[in-house]
Amino acid sequence: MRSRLILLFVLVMGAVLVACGSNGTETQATGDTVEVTVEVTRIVEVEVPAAGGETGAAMPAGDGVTVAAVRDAGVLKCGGNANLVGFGFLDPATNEYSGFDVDLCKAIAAAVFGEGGADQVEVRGTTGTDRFPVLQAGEVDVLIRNTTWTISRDTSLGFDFGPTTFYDGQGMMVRTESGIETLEDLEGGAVCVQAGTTTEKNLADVFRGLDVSIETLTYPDNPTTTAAYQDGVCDGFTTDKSGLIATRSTFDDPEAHVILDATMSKEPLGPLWRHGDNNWGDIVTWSTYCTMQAEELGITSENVDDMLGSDDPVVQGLLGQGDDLGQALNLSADFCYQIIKQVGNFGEIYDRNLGSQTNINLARGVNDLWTNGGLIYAPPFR
Ligand SMILES: N[C@@H](CCC(=O)N[C@@H](CS)C(=O)NCC(=O)O)C(=O)O
Repeated sequence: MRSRLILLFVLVMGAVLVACGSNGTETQATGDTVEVTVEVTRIVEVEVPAAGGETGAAMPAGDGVTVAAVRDAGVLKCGGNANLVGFGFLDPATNEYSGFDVDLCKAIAAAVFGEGGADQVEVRGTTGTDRFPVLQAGEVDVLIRNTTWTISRDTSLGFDFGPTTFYDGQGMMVRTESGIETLEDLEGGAVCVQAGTTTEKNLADVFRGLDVSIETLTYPDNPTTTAAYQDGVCDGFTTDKSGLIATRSTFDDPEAHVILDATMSKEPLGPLWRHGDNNWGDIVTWSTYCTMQAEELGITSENVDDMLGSDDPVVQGLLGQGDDLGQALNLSADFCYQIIKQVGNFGEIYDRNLGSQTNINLARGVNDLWTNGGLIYAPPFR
């Protein structure tokens, strides 16, 4: 890792209360507690890491710095995916991004900017490899790109993760005609995988554990990985199951490919930002939870205006009509109303991008609300 050391001269001036009778050297006072002013010049060595791969670490962001920068820019810069239909996809015909992850970016922008704010989003397409350096370098304010929450990304890379918005697991796609039914059947075969992902590491671990030998072929992004698999270079294509299902929906003959039952890992996907800006973390976290809580309460983009008249204190609180829950977040009281009105609740976002009306047709499963037996659960808005 490339790094450089810089010297920071920190001037600290302040009034210090010094207890009398202490054996320190700060004061010669002998009577009651006295107030003295001290001036200290300290030299602090700070290691500034270079952004890169899964090894660099971001400079911590200060509290409130990110939202101030977002407001200043008038736009939320969101790291996204250009190549994963349903989650983050750049339509070459319209040059517009759409998807589940993109809508969650819009939800944060609606919370920050208020009326019309959902459109104040600039998505930057990132790959599995460049997404972390791009976030570390401050080129985006938040990364929402089917990214798995892991301890090393959370700690060594210098990020913080918000609520999991999609509980996933790694799968394996094979050609139906191959007759492959289990991971063991891939013995001696080749598997295509995308670089810079958890997928790459899990693949090696799982097959070592099974004592099955495969050849791993690594590609930089989804289009190249998919093309290699479709060209018959690999017997198997592995990534998050959601990614496999979404990608298969774009094939001319989806039926000719099957996703094996085996789930090779846990892949909790959600938003992340630079470590250290607690206010920004709260904004991303509670904007995301707002969509989930709205679904639980049956509040949709269609009925949210009627719900403003509700006498249920829980609904009133969520919509900013009770205690001001936005103030301590640096947001307006109606931040959650704005999200629901402009982008919709979690179920609407899911259905619009991944539901049965789309080619992806991905059942909610564990990504349903906890009240329906799933894992989607927002803490109380109180
Ligand atoms: N969730 C895993 C994998 C994420 C990932 O990059 N998946 C691929 C395969 S679906 C993807 O989104 N590729 C899009 C691209 O970069 O072209 C991670 O965080 O490492």
